[in-house]
Amino acid sequence: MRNLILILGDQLSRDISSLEGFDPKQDHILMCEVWDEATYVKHHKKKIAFLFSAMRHFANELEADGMPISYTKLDDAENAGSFSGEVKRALDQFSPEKLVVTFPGEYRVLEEIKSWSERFNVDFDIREDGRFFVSPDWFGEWASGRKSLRMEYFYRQLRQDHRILMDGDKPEGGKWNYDQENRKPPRDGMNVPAPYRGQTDEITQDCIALVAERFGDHFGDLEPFYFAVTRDQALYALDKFFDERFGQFGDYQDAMIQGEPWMFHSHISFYLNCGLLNPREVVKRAEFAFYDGQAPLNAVEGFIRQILGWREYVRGIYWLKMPDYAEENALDAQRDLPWFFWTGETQMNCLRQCILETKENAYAHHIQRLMVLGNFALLAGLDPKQVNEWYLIVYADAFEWVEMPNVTGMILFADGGELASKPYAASGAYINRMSNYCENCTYKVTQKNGPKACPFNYLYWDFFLRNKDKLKGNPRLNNAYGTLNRMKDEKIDAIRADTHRFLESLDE
Ligand code: FAD
Ligand code: DLZ
Ligand code: SF4
Repeated sequence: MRNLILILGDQLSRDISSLEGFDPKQDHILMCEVWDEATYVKHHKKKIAFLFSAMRHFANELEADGMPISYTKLDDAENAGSFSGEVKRALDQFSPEKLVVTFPGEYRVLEEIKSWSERFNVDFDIREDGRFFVSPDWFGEWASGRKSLRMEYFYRQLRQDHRILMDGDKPEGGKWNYDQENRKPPRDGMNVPAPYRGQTDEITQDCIALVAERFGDHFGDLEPFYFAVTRDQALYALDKFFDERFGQFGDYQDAMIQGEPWMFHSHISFYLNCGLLNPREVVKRAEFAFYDGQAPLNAVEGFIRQILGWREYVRGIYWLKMPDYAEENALDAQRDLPWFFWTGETQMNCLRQCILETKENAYAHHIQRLMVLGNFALLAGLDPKQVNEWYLIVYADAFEWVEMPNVTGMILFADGGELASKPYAASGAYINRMSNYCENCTYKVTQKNGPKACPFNYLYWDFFLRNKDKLKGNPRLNNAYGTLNRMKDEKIDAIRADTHRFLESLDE
């Protein structure tokens, strides 16, 4: 045999680079469900069922197209339980000239792959993942010599290089970024369209039963299960987004409504990240919608910025900074993750809603992850390792390359400001403006101190007090530190006392 091609669970694309030049007469594909990958963190049950079902469907499609493939199911008697074990088994069986794999999504997996040439005495070819607009090497070159690595400049460069939403040399509409127009609060009685709800077939039902049996102690609800698990289904879900939600995506990108977990977002991150959808086709579709008059520029630019900008940028940061990035803790945050992150049992209604929706759907939209859950993790000083693990577990779209920069850099400022120019810290007023959560909360969002006050209000100031030495030199925080400098001692004492009481109660 010529090539043994290993396809990982987040590489479910027909145009994956490892399949380039595939010859059914000489090559063979390996895919495997392995215990180590499902448990190195205890992934949400729905995430495991989704990935296994998508993997099985993909393998069936390859096989139906006459591509020779070995697929190991989790419960197969000979399953060795790890990528290394399964690769060794296949190497022994097929004795290929070479092992071929596309660059993986996690540093830990890359290290494991690199160890094989020596351990198993095999030549291997790790191919670039062409599904991204830029490679880690390209990003490294872009980053080298720059004083700051802001996403905005990276994004502008990609818009120009790939000629996306450009009018000659100028950005379409004259501005690069329409974020200011993407911050409308929710309206009363808003009509949010129903999200995509796929039917489960026999393959998915088998995966659900397997997960129920083998991963019963993992976080999250397994059913109802409604994710797309094939490319055709994912394309249908994408159509549904463009037809029903896209027009309002921009306006309400930051809005949150109790009982509406999906809002006007696209819900395609799981499909993009595991390979059922390709980011280039999604960006092209969005651009087409603008030129065809189907969606306004603030929606189109905002959506493209998330995929062409943020998604590519966080991947670049991850590969540039790993493995040190996993150890970052610039603000020396040490507090354990409160237990309610697993149960939703807290009096803080915003957190309760976001956690319970995460438990049900393995999904929360960006502003819930950033400004409710992330804001709390930042202000309460939660340990970055525990927060990273939580985010990696609970979301069906979570792979380390995208999860870690969002957590370490974006929400926790644990990289000291390499990704974000200032911490995304906010008091209760922000959550009250952008959601209706406060209407149903035990705490009073307008109250600043005392047992009934919204905890975000005093945690916010305590965060700046606590981290004064590290943050006061940041020009973007001049207003916050100016206000603190003018604050009366009694007010500061009250903030500290409330914070102390509240944080102590978390440990109980
Ligand atoms: P939409 O709002 O419709 O956006 C469209 C697409 O843009 C997304 O599908 C996604 O591919 C991309 N995108 C948007 N924001 C980001 C971002 N900040 N980074 C990278 N891509 C982005 N996204 C993940 O895919 N996996 C994660 O593990 C993940 N963890 C996150 C953790 C935190 C703390 C935060 C603040 C954000 C995280 N994100 C993650 C980014 C973002 O929240 C999700 O991509 C988004 O909520 C997915 O929902 P959607 O498909 O409806 O996105
Ligand atoms: C997340 C995950 C899970 C739960 N299970 C598997 C699996 O059984 N087989 C597999 O190939 N991949 C799985 N993954 C994804 C990997 O943990 C890892 O994120 C990717 O291999 C990185 O490219
Ligand atoms: Fe959240 Fe505070 Fe509003 Fe309660 S009052 S929902 S804790 S922001």
